[in-house]
Amino acid sequence: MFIRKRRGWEIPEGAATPEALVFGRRAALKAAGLASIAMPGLARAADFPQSTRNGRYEPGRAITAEREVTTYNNFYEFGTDKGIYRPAQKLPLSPWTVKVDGLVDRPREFSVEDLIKAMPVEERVYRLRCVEAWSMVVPWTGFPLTALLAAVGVQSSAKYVRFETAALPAVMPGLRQSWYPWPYVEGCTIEEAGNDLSFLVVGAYGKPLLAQNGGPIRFHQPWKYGFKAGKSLTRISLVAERPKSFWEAIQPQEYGFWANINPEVPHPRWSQASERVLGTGERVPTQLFNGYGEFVSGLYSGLQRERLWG
Ligand SMILES: Nc1nc2c(c(=O)[nH]1)N[C@H]1C(S)=C(S)[C@@H](COP(=O)(O)O)O[C@H]1N2
Ligand SMILES: [Mo]
Repeated sequence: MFIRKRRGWEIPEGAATPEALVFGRRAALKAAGLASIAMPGLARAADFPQSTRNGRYEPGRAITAEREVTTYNNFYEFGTDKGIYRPAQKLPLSPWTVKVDGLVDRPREFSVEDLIKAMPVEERVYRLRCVEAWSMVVPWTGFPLTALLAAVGVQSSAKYVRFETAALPAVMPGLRQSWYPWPYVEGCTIEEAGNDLSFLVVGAYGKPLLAQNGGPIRFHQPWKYGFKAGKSLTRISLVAERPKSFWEAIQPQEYGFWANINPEVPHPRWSQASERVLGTGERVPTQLFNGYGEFVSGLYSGLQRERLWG
C-alpha cells in the first residue's frame, strides 16, 4: 500500500500554529518547554500524524460538520442521551493499551501511541449509518484491521474477531444500569475482518479521536449499522465461536450479529428506507450496504440462510 506522510508545510490550516509551521509541532512544544511535562491531551495532539487521504472510498456526500459529529453521539457507557460528550471527557485517553489475543501466533498488548507509529495510518472519509436512521460522513484517521492482524499472525482456527470495549465504572455512569450486558462487545467474521474497509480509527478531522467518538481507538465497518463499531477498544480477540454482541444480547429480534445495511429490511419498529443526514436538515434514501456493495457484497455469497440484514 502506498502511504505518504504529509509534510510539515501541509498541516491543515486549522491545526497549524505559526510555530508549528516553522519547527513542526513537536519541536514547537519542546521549545516551549512543554514536551517533558505530563499533559496527555497535548502530547496526543502534538504527536498525531497528518496522514494522506485514501481516495479509494469516496463517500459521495459532503463531510459532516465536526461539531455535529462530536456533540451527537451514542455511547451508552456514559448515558443514553445524545449529549454524552460532556460526561465522556472524564475518560482518560492516555496511556491506553489494547490487548490482541486468542488464536494468534504472537499475542501482545499494544499502546495506541505505538500503533499510530507502527501501522499504515491514513485518512478515510466514511459514511456512518446508525440503525436509528440518522447518518453522518466523517474523515477518520486510522489503519486497516488487516495490518494489526498481520502483526500478530492469525491462526487458521480463528473464525471470528471479538471486540471488547472499556468498562470503567469510576467514569462511566452508564455501567450502573446493571441490566445491560457490559462490557460492550462486538464481533465480525474473519472474512469481514479481512476486507480492506474494516478500519481501526484513532482520529477524526485530523486530530486524535475524542472520547465521545470512541477515543483513543474504535472500530468502523461502514457497510454495517453503527452499533457494530465498538468504541474505546481494550481488547481484540481472535476466536473460534461467534461472539454474542451487546445489542444482540439485549434484543436479538431487533439487532442481529450481521447488521448489514439494507433499506428494504425495516427495523421491527421503523423503516430503514431513508436516513436523516446530520447537520443538513436533509433526508436521503439509504443504500444497500450503505453504498459499499461493490467492495463487500462478495463476502456474503453462500450465506443467504443467515440473517444478514438489520
Ligand atoms: N462502547 C460502545 N460503542 C458504541 C456504542 C456504545 O454505546 N458503546 N454505540 C454504537 C452506536 S449505536 C453508534 S451509531 C456508534 C456511534 O458513533 P459516534 O457517536 O462516533 O457517531 O457507536 C457505536 N459504538
Ligand atoms: Mo447506532
